[in-house]
Amino acid sequence: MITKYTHGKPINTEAVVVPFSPNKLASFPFSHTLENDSFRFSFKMEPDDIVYGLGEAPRGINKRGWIYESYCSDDPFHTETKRSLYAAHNFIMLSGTDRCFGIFVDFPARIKWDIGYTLQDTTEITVEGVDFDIYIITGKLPRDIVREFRRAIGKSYLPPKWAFGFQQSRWSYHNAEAVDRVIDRHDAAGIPLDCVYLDIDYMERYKDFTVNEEAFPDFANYVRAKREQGIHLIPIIDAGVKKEKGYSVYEEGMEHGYFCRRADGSCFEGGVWPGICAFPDFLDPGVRNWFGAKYQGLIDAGIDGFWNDMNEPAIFYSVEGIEKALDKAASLKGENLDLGKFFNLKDTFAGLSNSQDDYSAIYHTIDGKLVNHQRVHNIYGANMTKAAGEYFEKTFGEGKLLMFSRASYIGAHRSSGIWFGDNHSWWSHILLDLKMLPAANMCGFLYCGADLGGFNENATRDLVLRFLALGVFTPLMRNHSALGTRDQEGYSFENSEDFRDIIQVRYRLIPYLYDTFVKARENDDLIFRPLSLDYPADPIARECETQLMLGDECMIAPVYEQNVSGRTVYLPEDMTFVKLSGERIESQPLSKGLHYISAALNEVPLFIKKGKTIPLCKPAMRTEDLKFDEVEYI
Ligand code: MIG
Repeated sequence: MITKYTHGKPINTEAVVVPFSPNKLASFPFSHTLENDSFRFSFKMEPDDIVYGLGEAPRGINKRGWIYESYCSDDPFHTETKRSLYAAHNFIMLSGTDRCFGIFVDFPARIKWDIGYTLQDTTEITVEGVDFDIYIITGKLPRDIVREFRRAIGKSYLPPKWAFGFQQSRWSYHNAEAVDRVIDRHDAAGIPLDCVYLDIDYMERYKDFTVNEEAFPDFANYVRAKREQGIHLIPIIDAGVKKEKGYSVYEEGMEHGYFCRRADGSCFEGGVWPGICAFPDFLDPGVRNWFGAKYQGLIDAGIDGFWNDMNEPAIFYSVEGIEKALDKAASLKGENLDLGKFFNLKDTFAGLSNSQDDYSAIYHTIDGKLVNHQRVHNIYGANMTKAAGEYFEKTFGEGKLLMFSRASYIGAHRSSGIWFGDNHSWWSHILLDLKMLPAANMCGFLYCGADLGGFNENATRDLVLRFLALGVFTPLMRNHSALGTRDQEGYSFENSEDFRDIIQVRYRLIPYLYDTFVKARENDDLIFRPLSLDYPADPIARECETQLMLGDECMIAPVYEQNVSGRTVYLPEDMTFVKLSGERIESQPLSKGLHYISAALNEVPLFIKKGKTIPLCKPAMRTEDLKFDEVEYI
């Protein structure tokens, strides 16, 4: 059952699609305090209560023992001491021995989730505003609660089938030759591939919806030639629009007043890749229509997939901010910089990016009134993606274009997927990816995944292979890496056949994974579940943070450490342990309990429940060549 509580005049985030009649705070079931500018509520937790949720967020499957903040942040260091990542997924769910409930705080500004950080047995949620809707979802089992919540927020985005193929990315494949090399080398190594990514350098001086003609001469023809090879090119679109005379997107936006403003009504300007940019006011439906239709130019050139970036929004600096910092630097010229002055100067420059001052200086127009950005920060990126998603759906229908975003809010799950942003080539980030999967599913985001191999810093061969062996199961299976890092395409390392073996397993599983995805979408269900959802009475399963249930048939348990040939796995019931590698299948029945299982770098471990069976097709070099009707069953 879902009960809605409303206070003040909430901004419509469009997260919930089913109407609920609002109740007053007087009947709110948690102890709470309403202040002038915030609302706080709390509940006690029993020692073995689990708190799930928050979608894309740091730390564990069980969120207890930390404080999180819903505040979309462009932060490339996903360490366990962070409170926020790029998304605001304001759903949590408590699961105890004799009670469970979910909470969705529908509110687009900052929220603090103190889940046993200040007091170990207390969750305290602080909503930084007084205009909000809060939904309390009750049910018998956590999975029922998720399903009920998901029904309320509407069906998840459906990507095209080819988006389940393997995708190779890097910042950047700078020109057509570089892209060709990626395809040719995958083909030569027998590594299946469906998509190659175009990062910011495909554009003409980082201007959205343009193509650098020197790097990609006759782009439409080139895209067509790649499609003939079975490859989809996926260009990036950034939130900031370059300020430049004669650039049509900027000029049209200025002419119609489509950009975010300063308090005085002038256009807010901030620096991103192209230098000074204006930021479309995506909260305005008219602006969304305009910006969404802009993707058509690239679609006309044959493009059928996009990723939206920098939409938290990421702002390197504002004109005001940089001026202040430069003035400060000038004023200190020739001075003896003691400790205080030096660090203050350093912090002034370091603090230029994504600064609270800048966010506070931005205004949106909602129903004709100026609204400060801080009040709606968490739905900016979601609305950028909605602009594209709504346009695609209306123009091409469901399941036709690939679309995923970096920043998101619940509601955007209906028009796009997400990726988990700039992770690192760290072993710990294999598990971070795993832990975010069920949480993202709870919030409606089914098409998701992390940068496999890790984005920042140099990856090693074994890390990329182990990362990919988890990525085999994530709907978005993309290897991506940052500018200046070591090459991490499979063929860049010795013995590329190991990469072929792993990625072929993905292709063999696509009929199963696609089917599982579609079922989860139809039933408002989870693809990935913590073990505790399926075995709530099993104390070991309840605490498991390194394995997941997949669909109704499987369990996954990736190897996540270096220099080990396997790992300990907990089987909550008898299962068949399957090792998949290329076309090879090895299987072994194992009984309930703890086991040490081994998996070589070219093997994908998978566990199949008793009495269940999954289909495997023959591998192919492209998704379009897979024969979904010629499968064997294991
Ligand atoms: O600040 O476009 O998360 O995937 O490669 C970096 C360059 C901007 C951040 C994205 C990343 C992408 C990169 N972008």
